Amino acid sequence: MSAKISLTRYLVEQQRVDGRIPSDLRLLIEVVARACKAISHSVEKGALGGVLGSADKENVQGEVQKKLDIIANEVLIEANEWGGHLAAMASEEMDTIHLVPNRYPQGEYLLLFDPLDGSSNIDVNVSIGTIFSVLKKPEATNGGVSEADFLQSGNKQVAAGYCIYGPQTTLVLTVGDGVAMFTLDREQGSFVLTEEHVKIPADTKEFAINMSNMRHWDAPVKRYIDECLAGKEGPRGKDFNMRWVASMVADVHRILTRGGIFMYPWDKREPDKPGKLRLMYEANPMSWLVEQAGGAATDGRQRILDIQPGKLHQRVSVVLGSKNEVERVTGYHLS
Ligand code: P6P
Repeated sequence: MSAKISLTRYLVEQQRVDGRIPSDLRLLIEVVARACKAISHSVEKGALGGVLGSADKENVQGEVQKKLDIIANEVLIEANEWGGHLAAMASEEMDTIHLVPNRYPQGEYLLLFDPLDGSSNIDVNVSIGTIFSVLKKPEATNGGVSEADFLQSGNKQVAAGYCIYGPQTTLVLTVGDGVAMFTLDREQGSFVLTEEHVKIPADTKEFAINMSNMRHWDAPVKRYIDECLAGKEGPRGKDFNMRWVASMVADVHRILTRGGIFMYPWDKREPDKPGKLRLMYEANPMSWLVEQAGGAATDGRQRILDIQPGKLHQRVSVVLGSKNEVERVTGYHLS
């Protein structure tokens, strides 16, 4: 029985053997993992912890916040403020960036997160998760860190991942050397490596999209889904299955585990918005993970990681997963 490899050992080896990650980044990832463990503990208490239901407040997105949204946000802020590896944080749940208080040492990294993605599923006991992305603070931040320092393309990420709170609590991470998965061993209280060098099959028979929005989609998306629905008698020559968890972390985890395509496209309900999902702390980290696992991620036309952000809470259309399927959708948009 080979020795269990902990997240700590995996990160030390990434630091020592490959020189890929400096110690400050290793420490930052470990702090985020510990925060996710604390969030998992709150999530699994559910009604017993009095953490379900709405907080009767709205976030910057105009969405009603759940109690657990706020708890998860506070856990991540408190865990990461004092360590000395961060300069500032940004969250789906906060209007603007959160600077590390002057009483703590300032670090070289910027942390962005969706503290609890899939909030509509919290009260019905369906998988939810924390998504995070790490950028380097630009060198010349004279006068301190500002929101503009966060506006870097997804290509600039130095670490990205998510923690899914489902039947297992699993941390999925990339630092640019493929994708690794760590399952929380609750008896030991540590994340243990359970998958490494994750690979997404280039083809699939499974698509994930919210079908109730069909009448609002653009023609290329409608064409792609119609062809999937036509099954083996149609132009694709094979039958497709559909999944939609309405938690991006759960749909992406399934795709990393067995392939598939996930789409949240532009639709005409909000013509001035490119899509529903947020670029900086949902699409970018998920896109890097998917590409690191051999998949593809576009906004329908261009790589998501190439998009130069203009605003912190900018939205984007998302088409990601099995490479050949994403390329087909992109081809329909560009034809
Ligand atoms: P809909 C969750 O609120 C989320 O941001 C993603 O996790 C998920 O993929 C999507 O929205 C679900 O949206 O419109 O199907 O509820």
